[in-house]
Amino acid sequence: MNIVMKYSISIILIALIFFFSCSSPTPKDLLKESIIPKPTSVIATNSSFLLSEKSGICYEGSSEEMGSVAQYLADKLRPSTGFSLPIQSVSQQPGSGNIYLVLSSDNADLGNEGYELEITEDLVTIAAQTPEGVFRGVQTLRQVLPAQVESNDLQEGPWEIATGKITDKPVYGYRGAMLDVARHFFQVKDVKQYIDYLAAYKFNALHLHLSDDQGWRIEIKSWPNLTEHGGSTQVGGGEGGFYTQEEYAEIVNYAKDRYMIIIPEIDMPGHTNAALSSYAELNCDGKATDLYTGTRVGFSTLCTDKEVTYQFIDDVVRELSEITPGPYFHIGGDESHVTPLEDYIPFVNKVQGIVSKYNKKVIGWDEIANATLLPNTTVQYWAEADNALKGVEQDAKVLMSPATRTYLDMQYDSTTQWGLHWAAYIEVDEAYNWDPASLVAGIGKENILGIESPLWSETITNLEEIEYMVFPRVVCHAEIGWTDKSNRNWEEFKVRLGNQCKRFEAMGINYYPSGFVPWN
Ligand code: TNX
Repeated sequence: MNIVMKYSISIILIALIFFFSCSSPTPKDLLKESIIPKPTSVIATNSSFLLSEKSGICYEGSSEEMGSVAQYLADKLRPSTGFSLPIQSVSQQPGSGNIYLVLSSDNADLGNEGYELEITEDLVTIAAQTPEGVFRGVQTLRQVLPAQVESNDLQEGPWEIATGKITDKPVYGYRGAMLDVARHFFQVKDVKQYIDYLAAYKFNALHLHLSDDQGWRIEIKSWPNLTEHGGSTQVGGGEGGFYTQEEYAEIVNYAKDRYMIIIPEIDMPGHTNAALSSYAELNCDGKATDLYTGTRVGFSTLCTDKEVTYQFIDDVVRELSEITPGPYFHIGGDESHVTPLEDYIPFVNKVQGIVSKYNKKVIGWDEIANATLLPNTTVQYWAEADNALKGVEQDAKVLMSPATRTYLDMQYDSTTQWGLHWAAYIEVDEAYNWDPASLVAGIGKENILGIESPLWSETITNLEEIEYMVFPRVVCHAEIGWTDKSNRNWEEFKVRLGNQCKRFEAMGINYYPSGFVPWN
């Protein structure tokens, strides 16, 4: 080899080394990321952070709870990136290339759930007042990584994140979904899967509709026939099922680890055929009814003037409250068409007393506002604005679940395979384009606890069908509950939503590919 060749090879080598060691980060624009719910503020600095096999997840301090949030993040990122992402407790800001979770009180304005996510070329930092805030920030971090990060299988990178700073907090403190496990029963693993989906969009409450005419789904040790008999079937005559108290506790804990509370609902005095068929004494005529597997509503009622009815309710509320750490107990109260109003009102008054005796706050469907509400009772508006207004007059808070906007069992249009349409067909734009604080004259932001999206399951039998009815509408509701009205706009939202489809696909979600959304 002559000297010229040797010289050229060295130059090429040096150039290559230089290229690989100092290759500058790809410019990326944080403002172009399709984050849902839309954050309060995003500042872009137009460079990128590269997550690599050298990255770790560091959290400040020795708090076990912060360690769990770090673990949750690691569990999300490891399968798709293939990186080991070791978790480490640190006492100061870590070096370059890491993710850093920190409790910081700099910004008191963030409240319980707010967070700041700062991405520089060197470090990703999520700072919040509480581990819960950090957890919400982790959901945003997932969404600024490439969509394949959501896959359970190894994916190719590069795992670049646009640099900048996101400051974020929710408008409403309660952002919920309801699952009807009574009309059709869903296994614990399906409920957990649903919780995971909801957590990704920053929901913090799951309301379980645990009893109805067609089935009783939660073990009550002092009234065992409720599940033994009352849980033995479902709509259409299938085998039904129920959660043991241990399984329910497992759901509660799974939700808790994702900063979601469970709201148990025992619907009464109507929607109680499963109980009435399990215990003869709960009927006014002392005769047990037959099990029911149809879909009619409004034909059943507990006997409101029997003492045993209140002993029964006391036992149920006591046992269920003991295994429910969240502050709420939902007493139903809807569609009690065969309970005369003069019986319904004292019934609801008494039941509120039982619930508060066990230190829970009452939630009930809007009809309960006909009774005298205890302070701290919440009225869930679903059908009758006048009822909700009666609640507001009594200083109750309102949980917004207008059937025409939030009912996830309503069909998208007349061709939708599952669901009902008694309230409306709800296309994706209809699900998005409304504001809780201006829907009903007389119900303003100060009266509203939050929003909740119910999925009734008369026609829904498995997780795939749940997914189809829920996605993408529940994502619209996630943004309504989190993002200020001034920051929401359908034309802009639908583009962000369209960009979520890669994430839905990576998560394996069977979503409805609405023609109103520019899927990308
Ligand atoms: C009305 S919404 C009901 C439910 C049904 C639902 C079907 C409410 C409080 N009651 O019992 O499942 O419609 O969409």
